[in-house]
Amino acid sequence: MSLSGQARNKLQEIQRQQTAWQHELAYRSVLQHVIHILLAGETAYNRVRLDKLQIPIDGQTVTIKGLDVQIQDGAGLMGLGWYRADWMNRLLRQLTSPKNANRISDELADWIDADSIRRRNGMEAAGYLAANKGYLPRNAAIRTLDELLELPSMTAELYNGNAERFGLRDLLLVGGTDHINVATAVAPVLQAALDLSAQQTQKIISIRQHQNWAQLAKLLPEYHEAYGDYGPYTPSNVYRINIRKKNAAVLTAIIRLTPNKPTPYEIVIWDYPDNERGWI
Ligand SMILES: [Ca+2]
Repeated sequence: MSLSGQARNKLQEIQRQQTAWQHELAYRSVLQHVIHILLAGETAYNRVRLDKLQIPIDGQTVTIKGLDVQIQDGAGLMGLGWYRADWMNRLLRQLTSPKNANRISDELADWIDADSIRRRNGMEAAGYLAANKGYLPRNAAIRTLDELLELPSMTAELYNGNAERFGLRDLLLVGGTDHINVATAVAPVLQAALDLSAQQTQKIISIRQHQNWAQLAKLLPEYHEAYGDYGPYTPSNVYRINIRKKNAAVLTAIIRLTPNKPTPYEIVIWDYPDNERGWI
């Protein structure tokens, strides 16, 4: 390549970087604004209200300061700190074949549990050695979500999803909470955790969108293991926030609110640019 060509490429690269930094600054400003609302506001079902402001916490896209923002309550995602193979199996069946679902839910159960007794469709250390994987199951809770890609039957497609289809990374949380918030849960998580049909799930989502909580109360049992003693509408203190400028890279941040501590929140994950992510 000629010297002038090299110089041109270098300039373009610098411009790209500058644009990315400008976006990141704008994203940070919006994130601070959102965190303020979450900390100071009052949660009611799938919204947080502060004075005249209200923002959805069920992942609906809203515009804040000209940017697209999605705020998802962590209790609307499936927390892997309380892994349930049956919930995961029902979640996976919405995304892949029953056979794959059986394999992946058992492989993940074996990956997490302390023992080396292989489940029917799972895999333990002996299997990883025989398949020359070069690594063994952790036999403890997973530490980062992309650890799921180590499972023998996991695929990047299933994990990442795309602009039209949820990937597992859109639906799961490392750690997470031990209960599901029916008011904010992402549809596939709601369907899996409450063991609903697709039709029942859509009905609940529609009632939620219309804020018809009295009608929803009639459909929900007083007690369900998915929400336990919390009741059906309890948010968590963990939020996943996605921010983007149209046609620009996405920021994914996971924050934990800690209002009783000197620092009232912590950023658990800061993923920018989150290149693999579509925008659902
Ligand atoms: Ca194990």
